[in-house]
Amino acid sequence: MENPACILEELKQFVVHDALPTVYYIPDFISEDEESYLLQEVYKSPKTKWTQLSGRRLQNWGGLPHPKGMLAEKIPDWLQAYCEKISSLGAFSGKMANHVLVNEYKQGEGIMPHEDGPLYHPTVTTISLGSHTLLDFYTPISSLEDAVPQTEENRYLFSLLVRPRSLLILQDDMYQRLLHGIQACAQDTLTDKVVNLSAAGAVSGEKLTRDTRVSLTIRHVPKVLKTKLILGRK
Ligand SMILES: O=C(O)CCC(=O)C(=O)O
Repeated sequence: MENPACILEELKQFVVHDALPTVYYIPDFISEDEESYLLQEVYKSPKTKWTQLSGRRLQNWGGLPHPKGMLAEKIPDWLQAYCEKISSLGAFSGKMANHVLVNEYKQGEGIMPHEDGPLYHPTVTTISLGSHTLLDFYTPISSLEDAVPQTEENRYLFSLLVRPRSLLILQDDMYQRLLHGIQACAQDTLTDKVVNLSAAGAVSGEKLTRDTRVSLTIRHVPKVLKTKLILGRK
């Protein structure tokens, strides 16, 4: 079935207006039962599916994105259901999500500021499981000479609080212009720089202790290689 070519009207209530265009933060997108089921499936995956990186480990599903095209692999049913659910919201301009990264962050782990880049349709959608985190946003390093040193601190703009079971959708400037990252720390003190405090049911000054967080980053890779099945002769 065709997915809608733009984000559903019902989702507009979830836009975070104090960020750049466009952030949708949808609390309780999945139930506690779905969260437990997804975590169970993540941890049931073969050990060989995990890649250990410095500061987190991940599972890649759907194939490896490549400038020449991704050699597509079947996404397991437990993830495919969420690819379909999110695509049916119109998150990928009518296309079907075909790539999922599962990231696991133990308490105190994070991810360096980065861009997701041009191999993906410029929308990233993330379901959080197990723990909250703060996703921090930065301006990129400018090539222009500047009197102000371009430290990470100076380039920091604002953060989003993502609670377990929420869905986050980033598009437009939030995807194309800013870098995002997660500080490697065990506890977050919320400030007014967290631009979705009320939508996430939090207040400035609150301290939140992190636990292990698993995120499902669901995207669409437009360039896919068509593979021919080579069948052996009888
Ligand atoms: O865990 C997250 O929410 C962010 C993941 C991320 O930025 C990535 O995998 O590129």
